[in-house]
Amino acid sequence: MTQYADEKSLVRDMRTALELLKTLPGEYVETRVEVDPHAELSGVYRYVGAGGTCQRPTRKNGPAMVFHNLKGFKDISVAIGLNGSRKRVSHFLNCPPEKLGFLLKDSVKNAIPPVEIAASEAVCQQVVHLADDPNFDLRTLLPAPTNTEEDAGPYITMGLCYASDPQTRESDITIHRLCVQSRDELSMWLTPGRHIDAFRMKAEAAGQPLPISISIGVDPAIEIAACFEPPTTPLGFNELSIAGALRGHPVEMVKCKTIDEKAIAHAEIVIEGELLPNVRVREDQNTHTGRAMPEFPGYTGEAKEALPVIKVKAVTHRRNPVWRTTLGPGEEHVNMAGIPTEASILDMVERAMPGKLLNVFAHSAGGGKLLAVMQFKKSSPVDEGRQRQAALLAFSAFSELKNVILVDEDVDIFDSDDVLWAMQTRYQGDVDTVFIPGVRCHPLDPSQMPEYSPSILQQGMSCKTIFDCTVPFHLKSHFERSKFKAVDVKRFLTDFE
Ligand SMILES: [Mn+2]
Repeated sequence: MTQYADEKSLVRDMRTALELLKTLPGEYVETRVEVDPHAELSGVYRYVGAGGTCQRPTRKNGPAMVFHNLKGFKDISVAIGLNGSRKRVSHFLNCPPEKLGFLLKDSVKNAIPPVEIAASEAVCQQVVHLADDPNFDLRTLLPAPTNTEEDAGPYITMGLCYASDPQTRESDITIHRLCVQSRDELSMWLTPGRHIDAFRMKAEAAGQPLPISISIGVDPAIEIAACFEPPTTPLGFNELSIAGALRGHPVEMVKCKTIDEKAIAHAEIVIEGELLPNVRVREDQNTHTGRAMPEFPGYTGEAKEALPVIKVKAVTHRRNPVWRTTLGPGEEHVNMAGIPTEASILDMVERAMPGKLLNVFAHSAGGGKLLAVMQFKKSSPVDEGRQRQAALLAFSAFSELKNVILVDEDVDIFDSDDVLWAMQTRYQGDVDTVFIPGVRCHPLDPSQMPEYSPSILQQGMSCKTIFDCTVPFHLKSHFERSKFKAVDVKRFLTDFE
């Protein structure tokens, strides 16, 4: 832990996160060459550091990147990839990479609710643009990237959407896909079941708009905490309180200028608006491409026919703000979605069978959502079969999980070669594969469509599968790895790490 000990207090917002990265070899690059936010910026970062599910060639564990010279924009930069490696997230959260799931699990238990600070102290309101100014135009004010040539439009991919239940006033924060539709309108895609959608539907039923703030460019701890989903964070659980626990002090919020809602006070940029009742737009109404934007499984989502609309009232920002974006496919999504997934699985299984699940990795190949590798320790004959029970619990802990690979305590779950080795030597397809067909999962995986399988009745249903690559307990003596002598390599190579 010591290598991280001094860093905990350093990161307070996105700027201090970037400053920290500049001190770490190989974790940060920047350019002053002019870049077009239309397709070019994302095209560059695909090579530099996307990794994960991104089109090849790409680079795993490439650096975060800041673009200082945006074509058509002045006095604004764009940052991408801060959470794009597990190592960087470790530095941001002051925790070894393999322990991040445990840290997040504990932070849910020790949640610290956000607090409100005075507007005079909130840097996100240093500059205010009101939408009723005739010169106001989101398209010239904010360099939201169009990620590929076929995207429906410019997308806000890292907008921390914050809204509250119209009756209970409980709040929720989630990152949603937002497309710039006009000078003062955004379309918003909420996958079914999301909490802000529940608030939106309540407001709509009453014929009321729902105030919503969108904070962009914040402490990475908030970006990750916002990705928790039920049942770990049920409706009414404000995920900002997990970020509070991660930092040991509450997230500071400020009252918005034009709506009855709060925003993250240290954000680089805040969009204030209202989700309008009974208004829908076609996501690609301006481009007619039929496509939305690249999504976490590595495919471009289809443009939706009818999406709710946010009428923007104001944009506020820090002086010389830094826009924050991400590529849907990539290691950044893996960490933001995946580490909360790991936390949720660890918590659920630990409560059911303490001490058996040693660790879990929400694997890069599934964007942090579709695939989990679970490291399970069988200690006695009665533990046989409990590993599969643990896998069933994992599906309950995170509903968008599709496949589970179970491995033993001697397999490195973060090393895909080692996981696939377990599959080659400790797995027999006919007896070690468990199918659970016809279960709700995630519509952005293109194989989850009725055309693919008779057991898929609707898009977003799937056959969940357990690949049990653990050794049957009674056969364990046949599966000992070759044992090499433990030596001190530094005696032979002094700079060996
Ligand atoms: Mn929630």
